[in-house]
Amino acid sequence: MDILPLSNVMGAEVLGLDLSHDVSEDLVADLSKGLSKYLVLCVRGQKLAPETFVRVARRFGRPKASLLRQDRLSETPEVSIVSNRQASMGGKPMVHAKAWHTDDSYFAKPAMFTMLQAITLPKRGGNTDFINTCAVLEAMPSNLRQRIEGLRAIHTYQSRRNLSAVARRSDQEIAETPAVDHPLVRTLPGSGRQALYINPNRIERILGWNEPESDALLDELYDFAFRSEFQYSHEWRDGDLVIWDNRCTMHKANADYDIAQLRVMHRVMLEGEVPV
Ligand SMILES: O=C(O)CCC(=O)C(=O)O
Ligand SMILES: [Fe+2]
Repeated sequence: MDILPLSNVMGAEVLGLDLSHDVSEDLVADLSKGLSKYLVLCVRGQKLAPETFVRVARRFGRPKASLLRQDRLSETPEVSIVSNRQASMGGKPMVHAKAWHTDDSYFAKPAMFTMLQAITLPKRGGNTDFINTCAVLEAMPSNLRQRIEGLRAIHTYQSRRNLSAVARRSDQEIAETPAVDHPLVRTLPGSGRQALYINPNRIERILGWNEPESDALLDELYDFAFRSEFQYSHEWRDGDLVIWDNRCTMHKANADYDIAQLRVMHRVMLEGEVPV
């Protein structure tokens, strides 16, 4: 197995591996180490059936079903469909998740890793773009860094500041997603690395701040975080299985392709911890 960097910012590709066969402890340890170094790992040449995908995911953590029942596979509910004909959005052609976000931040314990496997790709375009939020924090001007020290943000499913269309939730799904708050800077257990933890799609307000002041600070933070120097854009190939550390990255689907072409992925998220 080889792990080769895909950019200077983050991301690496893993070659010479077949995850459908038994994955040894050593291999899982090497991949975990690679993920912690590169934040985004692309294992090339996989085509995992949903049950195999869940079995592989279990080697890295505990798979959790995503909130929206409509998008889950019925036989393997830990696997959700991510499609440009998304069931929870009414099934009409549209690019889903095209604004910067981190997955699952409307939960008290957001997913640690997300695993996304290409099923059907458009002929060209439709990359997934990533931001390294450890690098964002490191490069942040000290004055901005000091102003966010100790602050927490309120995350809601249906935020006032939402940047993209949001799925309609069932009553049960609404009950499962009360507003939560998370620190703006989080420290990863184990490595002790710090990352900016923001979700422009879900953050409603800085906890304890009024809307105009909160909006001004959030706009400033987003402007800084969205700079291209913190980004890696993943160009999908058939057989790609991409794993990212959802605690210290953001991502979005790139809407630059012909929406008449189908784009379908399978997704598994792994349970995470309360951000600290
Ligand atoms: O479709 C993509 O490129 C990204 C989808 C996404 O945001 C996700 O699976 O969490
Ligand atoms: Fe996402």
